Amino acid sequence: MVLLTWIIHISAQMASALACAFSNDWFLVLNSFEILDFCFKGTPGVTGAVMWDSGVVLGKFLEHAVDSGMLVLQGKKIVELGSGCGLVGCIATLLGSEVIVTDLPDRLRLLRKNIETNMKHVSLRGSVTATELTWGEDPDPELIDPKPDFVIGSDVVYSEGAVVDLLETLMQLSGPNTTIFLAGELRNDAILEYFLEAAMDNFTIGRVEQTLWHPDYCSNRVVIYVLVKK
Ligand SMILES: C[S@@+](CC[C@H](N)C(=O)[O-])C[C@H]1O[C@@H](n2cnc3c(N)ncnc32)[C@H](O)[C@@H]1O
Ligand SMILES: *[C@@H]1O[C@H](CO)[C@@H](O)[C@H](O)[C@H]1NC(C)=O
Ligand SMILES: CC(=O)N[C@H]1CO[C@H](CO)[C@@H](O)[C@@H]1O
Repeated sequence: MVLLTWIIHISAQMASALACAFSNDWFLVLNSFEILDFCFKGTPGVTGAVMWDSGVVLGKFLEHAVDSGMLVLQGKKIVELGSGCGLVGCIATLLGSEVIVTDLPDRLRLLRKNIETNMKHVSLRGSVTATELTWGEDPDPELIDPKPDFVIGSDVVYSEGAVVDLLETLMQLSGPNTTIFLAGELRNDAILEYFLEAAMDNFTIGRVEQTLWHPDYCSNRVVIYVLVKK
């Protein structure tokens, strides 16, 4: 498997470093996320003692990547898949991206409420809206026109039945300049393997090394993959 190489390619491609110190804003979000009680599995903020879930790891990875100049998210179009409570999309918004968070139709009401509740407290650099997207179904035109710079998702590879649909959606959303970041929890290796094997037909896949993650938000139970359409 072509691991480790893509992130280097990406950092070179987006070399114009943009250092943003968003830690304070992020703390505000952490504290004001009313919904966090049932999104987090552990107690946030107790480094080392906590099994960070993949959404927190992915969000803090994005923040760290921006802070260290590895990634530029300012003004970039981002589509988040299976957003759930919307935490990762909100972090990307704080990092200056134009974000569209998506989920199944019946999840949108809560998702919109979360965004509204949490984002009204902070001064936004970017923007965030919520749109329904069921994997395998035709995406709303606003999602693919223009193609997003980034597609992100945390904990979206957990059922074998959804893998084919998820991959079809990733194909539909990806253009030649789209980078996909997926964070997953290693709770079922068989499904993850199944996904990676199927994805390899159409995507170049890399694994983002833990040395590139936010140093305080690492977990051996989480992996971050980066995919680019072949
Ligand atoms: C395990 S949750 C992860 C939520 C969030 N990303 C996080 O990390 O907390 C999986 C999410 O994928 C969404 N999902 C599951 N199947 C889907 C499908 N076929 N199409 C769109 N979203 C789906 C669920 O509604 C849920 O929000
Ligand atoms: C992808 O990026 C290249 C180089 O910046 C650009 O010329 C091309 O138009 C972009 N393609 C799309 C589909 O955005
Ligand atoms: C969804 C999609 O476009 N899948 C393609 C992945 O790659 C295989 C092999 O090249 C194609 O046959 C599929 O159509």
